Amino acid sequence: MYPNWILQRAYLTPFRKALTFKKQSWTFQELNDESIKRARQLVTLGIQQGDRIAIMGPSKPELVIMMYACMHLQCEMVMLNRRLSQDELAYQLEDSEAVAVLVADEDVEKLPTETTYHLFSAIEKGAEGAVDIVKEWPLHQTTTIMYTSGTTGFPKGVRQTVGNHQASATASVLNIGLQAQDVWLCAVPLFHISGFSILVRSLLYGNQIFLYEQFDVESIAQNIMDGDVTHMSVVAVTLERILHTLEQRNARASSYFKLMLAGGGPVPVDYLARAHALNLAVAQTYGMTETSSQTATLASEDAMRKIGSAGKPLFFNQIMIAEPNAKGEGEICIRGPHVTPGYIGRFAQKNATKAGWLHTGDIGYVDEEGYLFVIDRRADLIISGGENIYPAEIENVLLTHPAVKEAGVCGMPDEQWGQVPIAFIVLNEQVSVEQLKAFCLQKLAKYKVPKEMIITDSLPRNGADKLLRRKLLQ
Ligand code: S0N
Ligand code: AMP
Ligand code: MG
Ligand code: MG
Repeated sequence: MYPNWILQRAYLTPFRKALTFKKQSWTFQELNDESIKRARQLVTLGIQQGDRIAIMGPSKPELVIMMYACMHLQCEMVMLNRRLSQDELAYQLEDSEAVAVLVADEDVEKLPTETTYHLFSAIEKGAEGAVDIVKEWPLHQTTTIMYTSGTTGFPKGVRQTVGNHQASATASVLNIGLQAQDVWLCAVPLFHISGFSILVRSLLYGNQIFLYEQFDVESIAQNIMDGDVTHMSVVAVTLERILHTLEQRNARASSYFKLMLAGGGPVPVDYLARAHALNLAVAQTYGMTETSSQTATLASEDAMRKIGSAGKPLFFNQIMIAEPNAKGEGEICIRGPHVTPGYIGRFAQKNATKAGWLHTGDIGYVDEEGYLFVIDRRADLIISGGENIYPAEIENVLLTHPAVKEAGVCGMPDEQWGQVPIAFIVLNEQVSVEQLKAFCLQKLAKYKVPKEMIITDSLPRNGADKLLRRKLLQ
């Protein structure tokens, strides 16, 4: 058994600042008190200890308090991505069998129309019931469930346990280090592990979070220049926005700023060199939803010497390259206490690991000094601005349109987002590209709607009739 992180942190350092949003701050004691109050209000609505609930809202203190309330109740939180379409959300609500949906007032329109839900504002005004806040949590308890898609196009709900999150946060601090006054800027979504792991680290380490609702690059760059914050998590697109802003202002990062964790996809080597010139330490990391954030991270002192590498595995973790070719390149496999025990819903019976190893589908190699290089991604995965897109998800939607006979989707390089999806379509009957885009927009998150749709006579296939996505753009 391990301590309830929120209670334990409030007990250890009650008066330390825990969270700052705009001009307002909360101490750990205040977050604990408010989240216990919210837990009592949730109980009045019929939510019980251990229930699986879904939660959606913008990155604001209300959301943090709602999540901590659910954690006090040992609920399993299905983290809904605010960018998804109603159809995609409906799938996750149905698959997860969440017994309640908690939604911020501003997000209610995003929910599928038939959903029953509790508005944050209503919960906050509700009566308080009696609840026994549990002081200890078992390692195997599921804290969060995050959906990631896959080869089939059917997203899988990944379980992230108390043990996974603790192992991840502990391994991270053993690598990065910590001082009491460290402040982690959070401008990545809390519904992704990139953001949620910042909350977990804050509770375990007792350090403050500067929370942003939007990626406000001017204000964030100012924080970095002024030394208001010491750490930050970024994806390639947001790193580039910061670099650009600092360059435009002819400014450098404050010497108080310690480290930017850059992950969620490959980071162009040229960004790392530009960061170096701006006194901005960037650690490239390889992590994923199934591993509750980082598996390997490149120490900033190696940033230039090992440019392009995702570093070495963190202390508790191991990496193995399965079936390497002559150059040592093969599938990246991961083992460690941060690896998910498995999935929920329709994939509950699927094993996450084989003989203890998570087979990622990503391709890479480990060099002679033990540094990981990720060279290719799993299952034709497209990453647009840090959001994952699987071609099959889009192809499946296109194929439901009566005019579409065949569809193939792949990623195309993009200035703004790194990559964007592009579709190649064989038609049964006449239809305009605009109509097809509008059709996709009804069913898919906007960032998944192909930026271009090319009508063609046939798609590249192999002898077994399998679509060769990598040949689409050739
Ligand atoms: C890049 C972000 C910030 C863009 O959002 P922004 O600028 O706020 O856009 P909006 O104002 O909301 O919308 C404007 C228009 O842009 C479109 N749009 C928005 N996002 C995208 C996108 N990603 N791709 C394409 N288009 C996008 C909108 O649709 C809108 O369009 P119009 O104007 O036509 O209506 C935002 O996308 C963002 O926050 N991205 C990052 C997400 C993220 O965190 N991903 C990581 C997921 N992976 C993991 O969590 C595992 C790895 C990990 O844990 C990790 C990752 C990074 C760092 C550390 C770690 C770690 O290990 O700890
Ligand atoms: P997610 O499922 O959203 O957690 O995305 C994880 C995936 O992002 C990994 O399986 C990789 O395909 C990709 N990824 C994460 N970090 C890196 C990196 N440093 N370099 C290349 N690809 C990465
Ligand atoms: Mg915005
Ligand atoms: Mg759909």
